[in-house]
Amino acid sequence: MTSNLKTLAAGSLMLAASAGANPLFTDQYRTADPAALVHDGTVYLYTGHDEAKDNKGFFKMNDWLVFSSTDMVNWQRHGPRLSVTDFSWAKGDAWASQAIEKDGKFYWYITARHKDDKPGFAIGVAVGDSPLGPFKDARGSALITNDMTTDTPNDWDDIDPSVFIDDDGQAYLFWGNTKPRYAKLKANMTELDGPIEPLDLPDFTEAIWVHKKGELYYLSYASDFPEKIVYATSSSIKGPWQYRGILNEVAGNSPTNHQAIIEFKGKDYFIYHTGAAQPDGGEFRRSVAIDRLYYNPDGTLKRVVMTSE
Ligand code: FUB
Repeated sequence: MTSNLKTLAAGSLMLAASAGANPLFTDQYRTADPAALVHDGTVYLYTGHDEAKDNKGFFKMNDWLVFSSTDMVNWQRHGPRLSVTDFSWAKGDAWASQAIEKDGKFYWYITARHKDDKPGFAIGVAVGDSPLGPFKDARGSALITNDMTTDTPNDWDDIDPSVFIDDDGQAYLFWGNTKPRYAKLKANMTELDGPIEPLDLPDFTEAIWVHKKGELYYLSYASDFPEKIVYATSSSIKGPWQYRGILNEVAGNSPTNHQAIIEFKGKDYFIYHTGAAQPDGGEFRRSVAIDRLYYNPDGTLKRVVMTSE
């Protein structure tokens, strides 16, 4: 992490925590693309950072933020903990990410636009000794590049990593825009272990999140555009995945939607972003919100009721 970021992070840690009505943060940050990690009785929320001045142009995203809470109501702001400039191979666009713990280390998988030697979006991974870092590029090169998976002219193929560790300790990386894919990760969490496999998911756009509840695996994703979050289930992390329908409708005036699903202290949560929750919010000025998630007795999910609308 750069020294500038360290200073910012330390400064923002001093800010008072606030109550957790939707959207979560209405002060200094526009937040998007949430991912959450439960560790040692605390939820760590990793988000993108929308810095666009209005909703007319495109995303302006340069770094990733971290927040934490022990009660899902009061959130501590830890500021930017990773930036595109921490990846020597990247040139911009700090898009969706997810962090996970393995053997006492914390791996933060991120999306960024690769420099011109390998044009297109790429996925990288940073590593740290705590959920708050400090984090550094774990490889010095991207883990997934567009030239590894270039089966369409879409240079956004390789975005939105979701990492999952199965009960036997095997880690998997899922990702994709338009073409969903997954691959095994080696025990070091920084290299692929085997081929990249396609996934068969109807109307897939992006934003995969994989989790397990009981014996069932869940793969949720953004579908169509404007995006709804839909989901599929399987009895194996390798599929086949059975499509189960809509979990969350289009969120406010944001055509993108992006979710994280966690269980924390006996309750289930659906974490997402919306453009509607703040007066000048919208497509490129999004805000993270959290609502409860409820499972039916047969393992299917009830549709999320958005209190951010
Ligand atoms: O925030 C930039 C991109 O928009 C993300 O990578 C997608 O999931 C969508 O939210």
